[in-house]
Amino acid sequence: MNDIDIESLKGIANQLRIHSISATTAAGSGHPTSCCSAADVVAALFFGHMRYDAKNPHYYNNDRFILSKGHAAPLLYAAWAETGLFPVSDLLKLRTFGSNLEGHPTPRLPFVDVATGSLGQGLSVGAGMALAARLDKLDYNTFVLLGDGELAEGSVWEAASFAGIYKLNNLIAIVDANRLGQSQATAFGHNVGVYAERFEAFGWRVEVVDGHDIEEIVEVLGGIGLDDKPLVIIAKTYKGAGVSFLQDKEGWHGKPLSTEEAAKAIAELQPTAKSGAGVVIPAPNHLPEPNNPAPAGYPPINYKIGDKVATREAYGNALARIAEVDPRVVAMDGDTKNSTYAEKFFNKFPARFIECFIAEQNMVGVATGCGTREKVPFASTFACFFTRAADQIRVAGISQANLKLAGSHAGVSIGEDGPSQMALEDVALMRAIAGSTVLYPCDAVGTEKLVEQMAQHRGICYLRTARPKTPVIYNNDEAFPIGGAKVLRQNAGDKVTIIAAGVTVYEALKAADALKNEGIGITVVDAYSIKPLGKKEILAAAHKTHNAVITVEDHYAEGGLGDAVAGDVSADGIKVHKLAVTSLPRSGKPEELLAHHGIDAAAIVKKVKSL
Ligand SMILES: Cc1ncc(C[n+]2csc(CCOP(=O)(O)OP(=O)(O)O)c2C)c(N)n1
Ligand SMILES: [Mg+2]
Repeated sequence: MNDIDIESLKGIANQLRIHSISATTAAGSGHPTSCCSAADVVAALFFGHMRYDAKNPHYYNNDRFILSKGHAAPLLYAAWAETGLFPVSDLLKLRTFGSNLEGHPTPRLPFVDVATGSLGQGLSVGAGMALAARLDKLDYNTFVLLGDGELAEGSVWEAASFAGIYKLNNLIAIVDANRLGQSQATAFGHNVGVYAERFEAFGWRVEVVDGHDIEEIVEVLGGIGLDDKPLVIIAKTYKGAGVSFLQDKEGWHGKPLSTEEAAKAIAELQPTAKSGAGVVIPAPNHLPEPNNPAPAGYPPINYKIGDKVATREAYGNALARIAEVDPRVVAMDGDTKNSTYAEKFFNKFPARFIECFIAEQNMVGVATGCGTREKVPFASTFACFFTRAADQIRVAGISQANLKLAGSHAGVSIGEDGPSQMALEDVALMRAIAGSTVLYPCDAVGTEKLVEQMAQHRGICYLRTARPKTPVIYNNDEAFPIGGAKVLRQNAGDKVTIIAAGVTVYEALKAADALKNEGIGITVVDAYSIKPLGKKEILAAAHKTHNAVITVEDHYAEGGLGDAVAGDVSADGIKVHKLAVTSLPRSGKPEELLAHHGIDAAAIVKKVKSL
């Protein structure tokens, strides 16, 4: 315990309650009762236990705190204001446009590492941070505060399992077991033994405490790291605690108090409230700062034109190659590393590889957490399985996370495995993510160069790779800037521009050869960068073919390459004709499926002639 007495901590908890009530009443919205239940826990953590430089929330060895129950944001803001980071008067700007004190926490605030508010995601991120601490030989602890209703989310248990497997004894989950959710009581109410048994089964050390008894809370916090298990503190609490007319009452979730009610509540809390100003928060240990420089360049690649290499294999080659000179790179996979070829990285850098098993939501959260610690995390699985983590990826967008996703086995070209293994929606999903970059190389050289780009680009990048082997068509020194496109065939008098990506690039090239024999010229563009699109190159090519464009993609027609091209160039007078997968696929040979779905060379030839 820090150098502070229990009575002072109790007073600070009430001060945090007062701030939470005042701020939500001023805002006219928010979740004051969800703040009140957790106020003692937060006071105990921020003023009685955690070690951090309150003037510098980003300090590399600060203890980390994630408010997974993000709707209790006013409580988090109040705690930081009481440390002196910003004036407590700012708390009354809660939820107003222009204030960074948003309804739910976002990293616009220096003390927020990741956005929360979509319940069930904080523990995975915390696990990623806890792992990063180990990699960096730092001794900060990562605390994650969850609601009891939140524990119904499956992703929480993916994270619990993961933390147990990796024995993350620097990760501490605190459950605010206040018995209530939003619309009714939680399934298990105050029967907290249910949660205790579940966490225990996943390999956690469990402490059940009275969540309003600060002495008890700080005592169990003192036991962190005593064994090799992650610790969960199940804090039995009351929603609205501290205010008699709110405490343990249903119907108060997400409701601010009226001005009169707030005055009444504050009158009850004020006599025992105490400011946190002047409390000395212990500094973290001064350990060597992790040295994670971005390299100036990467070792060269060495493919031969015509070599047959699947882009998924080139991804593995690239990771293993760039990681040699880029200490920031870590990789994770969901038990598919022999298919995604992340195995190549694992074989070379086992200590920097994190097997996440078949739990994609957690994997994305772990990667996001690593990214907040200056790692460059590359997470891979079959492209279709990333859609399971759609919400984690969406929230990573809000977090402005530095996250690299590599989805293999895209499209019908996987063939025999059938539709459940084919990603045909992934480009649509990834394009829609805030600030995302979407890349889709067709050969090994492009893949290698784009993996380099991903490592150097800060933000969410998605790389789409394919199962079949495809010939190398680019020279080793070809550059692949994000936002570019390559014109592969172009002659004066070309009738139409074909815009392809990935496996369909080869179909377009075959179509160009076939049509050439009939005296019809077509331009072929490799749109390896789908977002941002190589608009300049595409427009220039299209203008030369009388603004006629055909897009061809191994993806559903909705939201893929065709829509990306149409969205970007139709205002410039370009007519876009889409070839895409429009019916439910089935098992078959890749070439049979490309033909059946009208995205092979023959289909392109037919379309060109019809125009
Ligand atoms: C994934 C998700 N589903 C639903 C919601 C809407 N929601 C916000 S708070 C809440 C209840 C949360 O209950 P609990 O975790 O017990 O938190 P408490 O407010 O009781 O501390 C719900 C359903 C959400 N934010 N995220
Ligand atoms: Mg609750």
